Amino acid sequence: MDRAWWKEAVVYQIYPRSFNDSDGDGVGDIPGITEKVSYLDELGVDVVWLCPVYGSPNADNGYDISDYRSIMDEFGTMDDWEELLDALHDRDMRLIMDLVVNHTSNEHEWFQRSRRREGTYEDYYIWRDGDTDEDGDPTPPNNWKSFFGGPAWTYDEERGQWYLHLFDENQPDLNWRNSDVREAVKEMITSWLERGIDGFRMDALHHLSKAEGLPDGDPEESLPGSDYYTYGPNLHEYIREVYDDTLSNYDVMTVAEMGEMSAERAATYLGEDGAGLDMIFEFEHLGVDVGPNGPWDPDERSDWDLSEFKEIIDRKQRGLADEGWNALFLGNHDVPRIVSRFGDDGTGSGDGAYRRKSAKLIATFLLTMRGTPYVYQGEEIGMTNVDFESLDEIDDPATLGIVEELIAEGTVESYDEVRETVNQRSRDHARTPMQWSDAPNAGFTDEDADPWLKCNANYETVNVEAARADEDSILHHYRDLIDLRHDRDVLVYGDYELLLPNDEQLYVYTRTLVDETILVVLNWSDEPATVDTGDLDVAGADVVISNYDDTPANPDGKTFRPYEATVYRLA
Ligand code: TEU
Repeated sequence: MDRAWWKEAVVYQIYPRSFNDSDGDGVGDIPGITEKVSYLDELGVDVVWLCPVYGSPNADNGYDISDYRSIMDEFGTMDDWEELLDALHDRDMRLIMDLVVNHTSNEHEWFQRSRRREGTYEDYYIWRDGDTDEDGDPTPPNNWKSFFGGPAWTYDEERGQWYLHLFDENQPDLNWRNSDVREAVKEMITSWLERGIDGFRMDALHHLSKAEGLPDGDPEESLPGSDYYTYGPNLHEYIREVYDDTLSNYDVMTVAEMGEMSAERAATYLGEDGAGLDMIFEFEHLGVDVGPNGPWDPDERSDWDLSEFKEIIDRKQRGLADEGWNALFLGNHDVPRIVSRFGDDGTGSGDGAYRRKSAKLIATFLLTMRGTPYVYQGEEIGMTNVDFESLDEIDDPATLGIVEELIAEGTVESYDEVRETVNQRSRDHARTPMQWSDAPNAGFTDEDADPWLKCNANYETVNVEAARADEDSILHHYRDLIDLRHDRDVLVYGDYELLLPNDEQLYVYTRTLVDETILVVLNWSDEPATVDTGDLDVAGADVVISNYDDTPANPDGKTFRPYEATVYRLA
């Protein structure tokens, strides 16, 4: 087994806008994070992944960067950032930054110069002349659609051409074919590495390379053209170049967001013999509750199936067992809250009776699999989705763009018809302010301030202060599980083996390292379930941690209660 600090780490993801506001303007900031470093230390996490804090006009909350080398005014100054880095390092925690280089903001100087065709900047972005339709009206160069709804092209009057944007129109895609772009990006990466950071989470990396000629996609697909900008022809080469010229010179970790990634393909991107990446966020397992027409089909609210979920996770665990390493996550800032989606919080299938138990079960799963676990802010207290009553309460450009498109094309007439879908899918669920206490505004900002996104009404009971005071809280369970993982190599490096693959309620697996075996039994349902451990010798099993009292010492033949989650050490 090849040891690495990032394999042994637990990562905590911070969405700075929503984490903690130190100056009462309703927007989270960097000094606010520094105030909470002792909280992170107490939780026991090793690495903080900070979502973008760079200069940005905030069309997509910092994922539209106008200056890679400065800090967003609302978030503080470079000195504040240095202070945060030092505070984390002082407590032996590390900091990884978000790297967003598929696109910039349209307010970035590069784009401003490019639209004016200034010297070397002329080809920094993907500019094309358009077509005209039968009526002679201008149409975009091809039929690609933006992830956020509408065409992936916007006409720029100043330049007299169209530019490509896979995301919002304020996020023009960089032209990675241009070596000047690659050099500029590499210089920027090195400047942050020189500041002493410990790595990067790399945004939308699988979209950097676009196919030659930008051909039209199949118009029948929900995202025509995606085959031409996902794992494009030069992607591997570009990532390898960035790794060789920058990252390989530092002791840092990387985790790349790359959807639609199979384990076979992952192996070619991971490790020094691949493209140099350490881990990949891919999303197949988050597709289990998505129907054939995609997540925004208002006619469908899909349940999910545990055996399908297990099959996907198992494939990833086995696929990366020898080469590569998994990134373990169920939530982030782009997806609904995990207890609402995979547990029982009263907004999904259940009535909420098992919010606490199911959140602890999910934590047990995330922290006992093989790979590096990522905890998204608020998961550790069981934060849930909210009810967005009208579009006015939504900030997310993806939700707004898609709902507007559904209304424009006549799929729905009003927000009310799509409200249930929004309440299941919107990215804003993950972005409501962190719930620190039962004070007004959840202790996120001053009592008389106006938070940038509404707080979840349940903050009076679901909050850090209450969780800290309660020994039986989800927070304490996270802490205990993180400690356990730190104490036992078997939970980091041990082999993973799935039992009962077809069981619809139970998720049972072992982790084995040399002569130590850990057995994890999860009843991932709100009904009792009886365990059959087959040939496994569980006679002398010891309970290491459980979310119920008096859990059976020997699980074989025992009935597990709803959402019962127990970790055993086998003799
Ligand atoms: O998300 C990227 C994203 O949504 C896509 O990569 C998608 O997952 C994929 O194309 C499906 O194959 C990142 C950020 O996490 C998000 O917050 C930003 O809005 C987005 O990039 C644009 O920077």
